[in-house]
Amino acid sequence: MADCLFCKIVAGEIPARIVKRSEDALAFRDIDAKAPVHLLVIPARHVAAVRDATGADGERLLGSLLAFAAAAASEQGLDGEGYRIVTNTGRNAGQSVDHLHLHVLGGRKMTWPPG
Ligand code: DGP
Repeated sequence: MADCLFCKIVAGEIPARIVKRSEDALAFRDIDAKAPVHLLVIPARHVAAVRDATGADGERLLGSLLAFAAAAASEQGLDGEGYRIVTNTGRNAGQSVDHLHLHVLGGRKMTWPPG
């Protein structure tokens, strides 16, 4: 999608520290890391947020994206101590980039509830 920051990262038009890639998904380091490991996992095709991943296609996308995030976390060595996967949807949640993304956070103890 034109003017979408994460679509431009998928297309290689904006550089990113990519750690894992498939035909359908990409994992790269968050530019504003909130943990020693902070990845963003995104679908290659533009979907604005979780609430827009509807129907059978959306279900497949969400399932495969979560599995991809788990594999990326594992490759980062996070299985032993654990990690958190978060997705912000809409303004109340603080979503700032309107291309669906999972935050994968690890490498430190997390607190709950989130702010
Ligand atoms: P959210 O606030 O949930 O929409 O998360 C968006 C995240 O995207 C935020 O943690 C910062 C990150 N981010 C914004 N711009 C860039 C960028 O150009 N490159 C990378 N790697 N991350 C970015």
